[in-house]
Amino acid sequence: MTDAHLDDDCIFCRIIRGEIPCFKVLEDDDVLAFMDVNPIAPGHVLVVAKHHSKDILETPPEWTAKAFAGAGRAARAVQKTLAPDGINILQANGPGAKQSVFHLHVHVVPRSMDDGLTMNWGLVAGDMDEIGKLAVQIAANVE
Ligand code: DGP
Repeated sequence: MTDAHLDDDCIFCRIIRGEIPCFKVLEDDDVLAFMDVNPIAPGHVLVVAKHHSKDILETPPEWTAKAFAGAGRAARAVQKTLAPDGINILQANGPGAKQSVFHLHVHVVPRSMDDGLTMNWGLVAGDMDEIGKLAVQIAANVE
């Protein structure tokens, strides 16, 4: 991996570089998937391209494609691990869309029929033990 397109001041670029720890689910030359530390559901995974750009408006299409292909792989692993009733793929652009980290990322959110989730969730710290265990289980199901 070249890090020519990473940004020293971006938290997700620093996770990609290994400077900040994460619960990793999958990694290849193009993408990294890891557990969200503010999960809106158990098994909430984030997928980032190894290319810093802030949102889908600024990201070169080939990197958007790589991020969403990674989200597909992560979603299949989540499905195999947790067998949720459904999975939402979400991606926010700009503060009005509640984007809080300005490096393109795709949320993979397992859903259950009665989870009552709405679109404008707040950031609430998750249980790190539970998140870490789920990361190991999901990572084992990545194909
Ligand atoms: P968004 O609001 O769509 O920009 O989503 C950003 C997500 O990133 C949010 O759900 C919380 C998560 N997040 C923020 N900082 C970190 C971090 O340092 N590590 C991890 N794993 N997730 C983070």
